[in-house]
Amino acid sequence: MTLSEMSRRTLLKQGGSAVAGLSVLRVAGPAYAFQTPVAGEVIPWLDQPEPNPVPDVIVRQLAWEQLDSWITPPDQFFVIKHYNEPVLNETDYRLDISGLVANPVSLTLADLKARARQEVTFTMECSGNSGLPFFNGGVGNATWAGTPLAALLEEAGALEEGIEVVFWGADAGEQTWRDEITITEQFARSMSLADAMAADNLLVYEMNGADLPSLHGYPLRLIAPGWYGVANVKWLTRIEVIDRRYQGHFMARDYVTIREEERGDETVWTFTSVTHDRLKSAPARVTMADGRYSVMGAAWGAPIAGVEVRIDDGPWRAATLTEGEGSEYAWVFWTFDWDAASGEHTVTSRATDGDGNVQLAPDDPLLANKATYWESNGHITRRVRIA
Ligand SMILES: Nc1nc2c(c(=O)[nH]1)N[C@H]1C(S)=C(S)[C@@H](COP(=O)(O)O)O[C@H]1N2
Ligand SMILES: [Mo]
Repeated sequence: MTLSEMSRRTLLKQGGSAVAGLSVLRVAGPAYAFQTPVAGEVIPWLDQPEPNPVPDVIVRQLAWEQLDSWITPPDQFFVIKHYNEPVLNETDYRLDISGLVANPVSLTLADLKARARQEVTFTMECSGNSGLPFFNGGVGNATWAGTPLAALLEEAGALEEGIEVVFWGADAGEQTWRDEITITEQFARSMSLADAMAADNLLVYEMNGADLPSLHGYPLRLIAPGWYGVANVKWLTRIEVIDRRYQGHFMARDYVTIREEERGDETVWTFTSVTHDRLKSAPARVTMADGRYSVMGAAWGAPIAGVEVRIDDGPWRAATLTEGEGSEYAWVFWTFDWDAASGEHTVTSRATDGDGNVQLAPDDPLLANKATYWESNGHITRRVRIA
């Protein structure tokens, strides 16, 4: 399904909802047909992220108050880059599938593009998002196109002892281990062979209908829908099947969640590598038009069944889902009419998924027991002053 076909289908599906009229009238072109127009004046949040001390790593963030498109245009899509930005060209580019496989291959970009094409609209979030005072815009939604990974792995034929698939990026940087060894380590992430074989995993060469931009991994990246950003390896040059678990920097050192858990009357510390997305939502902005206030926001990380909003310490009240409802991997937009009194207020949202799970408060023991900032999916509270 192309992006424009998808837009049409979504618009048809939303025909009965209140927002459909707005969406249809604002359709600008096929590429960005989803438009949630910012009606009225945006009232900026009082709590703005702190200045970003790591601009080479957190290269770009979503500006929540400017969020007006369900599909995030690449120039607004957050960028995380831990090492250098490799400059790869189509002529020299090869993807090697090697290791414990019966038929190793080396594929050109043309080889990959000649294979079956599949698209997925997937909201990707960095698992560090909301965990640091200068990082709250590490999420974006795009339609990714590429070729299914499973068929390629099947053709390569993993040998019986192969249990793990390592995805190597072309970028590398210095890492020091135990203050003893300093090496230049390539970016790499792995998954079990079973996880890698999931039907939705794609080797992606297009983002929103155009070549993958350089910062998003040109010419090829893994897109693993439902997984946190770190699993979606950019500048992908090698896929390797191995017979043990992989423990590189981004599996075993960084992107590791450390928790203090209870086992009966004993306390244990657990260490787990960041993997699947978690249920989350956030208020994007407050607007005022004709003296009426409204809050708009997004929810993602699981198929979304509903979103509620709480003003100050008031009751939770239902928001209206406006775009993206029913999508498996993409965020849902929501709005909430707010009869706001003048003064300073807090706005909090919480999402419920299709299985009835509710996004937790940040002080819930299941989140408060984390010693690390990864996977911070608690309620997000923003502050705003109403005139
Ligand atoms: N090769 C490579 N792939 C990578 C990274 C990286 O630094 N190098 N960063 C990862 C992380 S932590 C995230 S959150 C996503 C961000 O993808 P984006 O920059 O396209 O938004 O890419 C992932 N893939
Ligand atoms: Mo990330």
